[in-house]
Amino acid sequence: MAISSIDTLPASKVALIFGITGQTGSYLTDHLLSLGYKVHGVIRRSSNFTTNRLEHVFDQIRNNLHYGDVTDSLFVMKILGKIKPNEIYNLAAQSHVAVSFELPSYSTNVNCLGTLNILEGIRLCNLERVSKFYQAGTSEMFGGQKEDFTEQEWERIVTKGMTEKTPFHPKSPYGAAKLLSHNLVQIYRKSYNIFASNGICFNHESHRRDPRFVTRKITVSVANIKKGIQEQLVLGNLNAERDWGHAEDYARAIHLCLQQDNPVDVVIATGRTFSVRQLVEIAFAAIDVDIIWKGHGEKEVGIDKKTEKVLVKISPQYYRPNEVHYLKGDSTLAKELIFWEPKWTFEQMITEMVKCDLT
Ligand code: NDP
Ligand code: GDR
Repeated sequence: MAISSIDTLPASKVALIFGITGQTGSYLTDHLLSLGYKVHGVIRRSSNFTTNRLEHVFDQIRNNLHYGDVTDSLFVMKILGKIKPNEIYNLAAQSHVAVSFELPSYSTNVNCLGTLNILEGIRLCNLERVSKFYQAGTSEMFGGQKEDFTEQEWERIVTKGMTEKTPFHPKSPYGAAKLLSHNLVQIYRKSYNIFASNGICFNHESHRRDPRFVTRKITVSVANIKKGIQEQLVLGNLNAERDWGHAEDYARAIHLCLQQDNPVDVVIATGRTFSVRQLVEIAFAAIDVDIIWKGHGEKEVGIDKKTEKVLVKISPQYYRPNEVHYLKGDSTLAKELIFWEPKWTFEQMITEMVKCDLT
């Protein structure tokens, strides 16, 4: 399968991003603008500005931002019919896994029916030959609990990582809704010949990440502790393990998914896994603090080796009703098919995030 040449893109190529104000939406916007795309985006009406992640490119996109909501099927039809985009990216989601346990109905509505609205919109507006569609799938669909997999499957997961063929066992309303979206993309592709691709993205982060996700919560707290404006960092499960990459790399992969001759379902991951505990250690190392751990479970604390101050504590408030313990991705297919490889390492990314949060 050949990749079409990005260098020769016609200047008039038009993209529409649902979720443009989010972390990944903003990096995708940067990337598409740098390639000469005309970028449209859907923003939600809110009592506050939500476009701060887009400030640096605002002049280039201000006339192409449209108020709307992915759950509003009339709006979705209207915007697709009006813009007739060459590429549609659905990054819109209630993207917080823990919140999806508190708001299961809302999260399912946005994360699943939103996708359906776009797929139906492509069909009803007769855009099958005009638009390519990308769905933001997630490693949360895999689940990552050993007991769900055969011994052989688990052995493969911990040595090489999860692939496009690994069975899905979602553990949250978020993961379940995303899995239904994943299935809908495959169904619409087969049934209506729509060019629809699923990216199965593992965690991706950056200094633009919302601080309610664990990486940024940690880097903001470490920076605040260094500045003397915060005493301690309070976390939930330190043992959870994730394959964390940089959102800038993932935006590049997302774009590549739509530059193929045929639609793809593809894992985007770094292939390296770290625990939340290791993440804390790397973030504190960026301010020259050595963390040592004492105690177990809810009583465990992280102590500054030099000053013996307790800097990290546990609160069950951050535990989830059902946890995804271990995620590691194998993006061999992405390498072969879309020629994608990450540029950032985990350690570089966390160090950079702490540096940004210090300024
Ligand atoms: P964010 O939470 O940062 O961004 C989510 C975006 O969706 C925001 O622009 C938000 O708008 C928008 N949105 C939420 N609800 C609606 C709605 N009803 N209608 C229209 N827009 C809506 O997520 P990320 O940028 O990190 O992730 C992008 C996508 O990728 C999400 O779908 C996420 O589930 C998925 N994903 C993310 C991964 C990651 O590690 N970051 C990994 C795998 C998948 P507003 O600003 O108004 O809230
Ligand atoms: P995740 O990201 O659930 O993997 O979903 P998050 O950063 O929220 O959690 C990662 C792991 O850290 C543990 N954890 C904590 N998490 C948060 N948020 N706050 C804490 O204080 C804390 N302490 C420990 C969690 O239990 C979890 O195991 C992200 C989102 O971007 C999804 O949209 C995306 O689909 C997946 O990544 C891949």
